[in-house]
Amino acid sequence: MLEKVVIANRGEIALRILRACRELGIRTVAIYSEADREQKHVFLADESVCIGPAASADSYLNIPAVISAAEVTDAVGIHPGYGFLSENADFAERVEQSGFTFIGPRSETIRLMGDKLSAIKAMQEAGIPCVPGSDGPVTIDNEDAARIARDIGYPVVIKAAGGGGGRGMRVVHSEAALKKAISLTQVEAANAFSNDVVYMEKYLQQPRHIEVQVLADEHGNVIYLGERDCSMQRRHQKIIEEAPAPGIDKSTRRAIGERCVEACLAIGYRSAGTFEFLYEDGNFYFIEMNTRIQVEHPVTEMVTGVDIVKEQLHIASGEKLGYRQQDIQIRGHAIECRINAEDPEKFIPSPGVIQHYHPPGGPGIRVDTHVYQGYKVPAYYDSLIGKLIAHAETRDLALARMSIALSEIIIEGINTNIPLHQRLLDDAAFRAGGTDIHYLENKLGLK
Ligand code: MV4
Repeated sequence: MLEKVVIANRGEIALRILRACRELGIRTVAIYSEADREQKHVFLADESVCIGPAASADSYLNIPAVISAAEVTDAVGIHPGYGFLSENADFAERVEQSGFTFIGPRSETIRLMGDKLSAIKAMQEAGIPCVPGSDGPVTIDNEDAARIARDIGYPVVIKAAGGGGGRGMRVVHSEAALKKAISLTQVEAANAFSNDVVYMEKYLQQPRHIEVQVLADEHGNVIYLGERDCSMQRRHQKIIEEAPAPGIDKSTRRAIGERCVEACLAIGYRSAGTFEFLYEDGNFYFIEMNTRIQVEHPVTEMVTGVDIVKEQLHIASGEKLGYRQQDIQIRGHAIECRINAEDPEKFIPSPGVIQHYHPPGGPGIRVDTHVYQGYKVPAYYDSLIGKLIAHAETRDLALARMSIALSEIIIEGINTNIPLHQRLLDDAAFRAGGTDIHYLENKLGLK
């Protein structure tokens, strides 16, 4: 087992990784910015290193500073968490070249999946269903794009190969608007990602966002841990996730899971990963792969009983997976509400000191948070202050437990989106299950 690991992140996920390390007897190094001296995981870590000023670019995104922290503390591994450097192939490569273990996939895999076109190509070759599209770059230089769009049918979407997560895409409704859309997306992509390659897909109008969690070791063992429905989102920020996805039958879920396992074997995937799909009219369409631990991993942990972060650490130590596919059963239902420090109506961030804090509890309730009474939410980072997860034998009981937990929480001194979660838990369509990716924005628009 790795002896000492640098936790290259902050907030709730840093604490989550710290706890997994402690269970495995791994010593921990917290790295933190000047704004994060009072983070809970910094207090609890065996060692800690300040790596720079509050701004992420000068601290959590500063590759030499992060690697230096591993060097000066004699750590052997680096866990990137999510966000920050977690899907930066250059960082993973520098970690590898410096002789440390990157707790994640090989840097080449991150690079392959970071380019959305090479990712789609690899997935198509591996038998994963993809969205009908251009199967390569589109340009304004000839009539190929117009021909492809006519073939697949409008509306289409132009996406940046270097984009992802909702950045760099544009919907096109007619041939008259096509060339302009391609060139605009190219210019934006060149500016945002230093890569002007764009491609085309059929635009699915009312899909759900369903993702499949996988784990792969270095010995050719791969398992899937079921799927999550992450359709409840606003401006590409998920706010509620659940597992399993409501209303999808066992054989369909099993078929897509098995495809994902085959795809992992085809590309030599290692560590935890997530296949993102759009799901519409009973069909799955691959859009992207995430090569990191995700915010919403706890719902999968609750229904499978697998500690995904601990498995990442076992895998990074060169061990075999602790589970075979036949060991994995989906038990009950889990729902996660992301608690953000923000105005519940206008969504503007709400940093500041938490004056009073009382967490909820009871059967099936899990709280993943780094906050405590007196903690100051800094203005520099994203507004996630915690995740509330409810697990029960049935979806209805998980919803009931979530409502009760939301009513118990006391967070004073800052605004949070808890009132929005309470509204959603009372929403008939959400309660019925299976709302699409546009549901929340439509609901908020109508008010
Ligand atoms: C799409 C799509 C419809 N059709 N692709 C946005 C984030 C990025 N991961 C992919 N995204 C989308 N790709 C096709 N061919 C709609 C979206 C999309 C979306 C996807 C998942 C979750 C939320 C979303 C919100 C708006 C658009």
